[in-house]
Amino acid sequence: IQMSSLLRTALDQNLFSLVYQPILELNTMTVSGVEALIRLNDSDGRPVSPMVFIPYAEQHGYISSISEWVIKTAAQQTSDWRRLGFDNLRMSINLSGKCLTNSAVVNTLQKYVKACRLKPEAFDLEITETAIIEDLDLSLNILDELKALGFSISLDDFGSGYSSLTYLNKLPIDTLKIDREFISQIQNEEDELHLLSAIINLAHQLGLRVLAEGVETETQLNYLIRQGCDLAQGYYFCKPVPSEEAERFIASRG
Ligand code: G
Ligand code: G
Ligand code: MN
Ligand code: NA
Repeated sequence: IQMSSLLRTALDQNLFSLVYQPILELNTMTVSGVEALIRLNDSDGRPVSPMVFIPYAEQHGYISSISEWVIKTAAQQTSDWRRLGFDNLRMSINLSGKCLTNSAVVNTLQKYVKACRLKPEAFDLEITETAIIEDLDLSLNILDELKALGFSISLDDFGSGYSSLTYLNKLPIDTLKIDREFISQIQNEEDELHLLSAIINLAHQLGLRVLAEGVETETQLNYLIRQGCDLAQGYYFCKPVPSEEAERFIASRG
């Protein structure tokens, strides 16, 4: 009940916010995009993790309203940044699996893409395997439709939980995001992490780009560059930060 009223108040009074974490293209070391992450504080001003309120919202009928708020806000920010001259910056949005069981999300995305005079190519939609498994056929249809419209699609948290290789071929994905659990195993540049190498090679053979999540050290970065990883994000570069701070980071890194 408390969570319900918190979410309802947040939706009514626009109390959610987005923070943005830069994503770097490793061959140029420039920022190619940002991942939008939702934030919410309770009535005492303490942060409530999305790992707590998103699952609640999924179960209690709030997720489509929250998703629409995220899509609208991220689209407006993308449009603002393009006007500032950040021309090719791509906005990554985390899509709840619940959204992929209702084709309304396609209309919502198109609506704000149009309203902000953007192209679907400006967006990357991050999905997780657990999300898709709920209703594979319907999710696949919706993802195929989004892909055909021009949205880019990433498979998030790859390697955590129930990763299944069969999805790699079935899903219309462009990018594989390797879970930070794998990246944290890189301790020395001489390490031989066979599973990590195999995932990167497999992804490349399937024509996918590879993004390393949770890069925290220079050692990890160098290792990933040597392994041919395409993109990276993590505290080593920049935490998820409010738009003004993200803007300064992007401007400084080109
Ligand atoms: O920033 P971090 O603690 O904040 O995010 C925790 C989890 O919440 C991550 O798994 C992330 O994918 C998820 N999350 C963050 N923002 C959003 C959002 O806007 N929508 C959805 N569905 N999940 C999000
Ligand atoms: O599940 P998803 O990948 O969408 O969520 C990303 C989560 O990882 C967010 O909670 C974000 O704040 C967190 N994060 C981003 N970069 C780092 C990092 O370098 N180290 C750690 N430990 N967490 C990170
Ligand atoms: Mn993500
Ligand atoms: Na992740």
